[in-house]
Amino acid sequence: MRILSGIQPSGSMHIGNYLGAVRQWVTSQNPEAFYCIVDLHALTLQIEPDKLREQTIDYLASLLAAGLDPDVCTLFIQSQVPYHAQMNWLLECVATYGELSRMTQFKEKASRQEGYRVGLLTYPVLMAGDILLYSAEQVPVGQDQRQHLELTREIAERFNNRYGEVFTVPEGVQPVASARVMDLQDPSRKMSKSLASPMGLIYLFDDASQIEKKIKKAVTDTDNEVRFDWDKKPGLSNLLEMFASFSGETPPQVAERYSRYGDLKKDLSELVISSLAPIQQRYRELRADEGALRALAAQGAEKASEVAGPLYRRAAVAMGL
Ligand code: ATP
Ligand code: LTN
Repeated sequence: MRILSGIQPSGSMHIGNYLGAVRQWVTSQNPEAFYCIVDLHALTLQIEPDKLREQTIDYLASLLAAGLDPDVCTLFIQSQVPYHAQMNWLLECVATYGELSRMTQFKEKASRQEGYRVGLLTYPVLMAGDILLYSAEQVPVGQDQRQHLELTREIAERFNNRYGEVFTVPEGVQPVASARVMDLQDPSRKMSKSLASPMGLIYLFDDASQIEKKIKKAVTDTDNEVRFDWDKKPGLSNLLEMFASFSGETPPQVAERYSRYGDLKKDLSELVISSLAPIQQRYRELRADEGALRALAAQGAEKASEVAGPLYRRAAVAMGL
């Protein structure tokens, strides 16, 4: 099954990214799976150049630490495969201004800043190119990316109708649990790097005391009844979902075992700490050898180009170039 997914190397990786995306990448990796660190996408918001370079390598090490195996799948950095930027232009001439300006993520991010970049508007076109260059059949993403995936399907179908069958129309796949991990301080919005409220996010590399503190302070309600109910108990349900996601149970199964919020929070902290510890350990080992990481990235880019190059040329020729 041909798979492609991407993650932005902006900020630090948090458990929303891990539970909602990366963990699923690890379980579904195979020789037909392509995973990319989308550093071009990260340019849509302000980020220091040196920081972007460093975080891109941090993310590579994190993905390897989380269990991606470059001998099994293809792991690469988007900007190292020039076809992504080239395909972006072709697809900008297929997508319409109207459909891009209706994207929820664009509206949200644009409303938070003045003089936002054109790239923020065209972001989903670059993403569509990432997916279509690899003829991906499946795209594992969290719920927040569903609209972008729908747009990708639209663009692919429109292109195929207009210029002939070049693209595979992809499908989104959502993780079984935790498609949407919410902010611990504000369970009405998703845990997100760009909306960081420091106490609302658990980072993959938080230490035990930080994890404990954040879970202890997580917003719940006051009636102290442990029950899985997103409408009435969003904060608590978020914790139950997180618990279930790490323990492999369902949230109601977890809820049944607890009568007090404090006990649930204490056990959840322990579970998160012990689940992340081996990843943190592997990360430290991998991150220490930057040369090896760069060599891996170069190999990944080469493997990716072998697939993306021919597809790009087919699309360009179909359009008359
Ligand atoms: P931002 O919200 O600042 O744009 P992000 O935290 O969503 O960034 P991305 O790199 O855009 O991070 O997302 C990487 C993957 O993680 C995507 O597949 C996305 O759907 C998933 N993801 C991000 N946040 C969450 C979350 N809170 N719950 C579940 N999945 C998430
Ligand atoms: N827009 C996505 C990141 C992303 C992506 C992709 C995901 C860029 N290209 C291709 C899946 C497939 C995000 O913000 N999470």
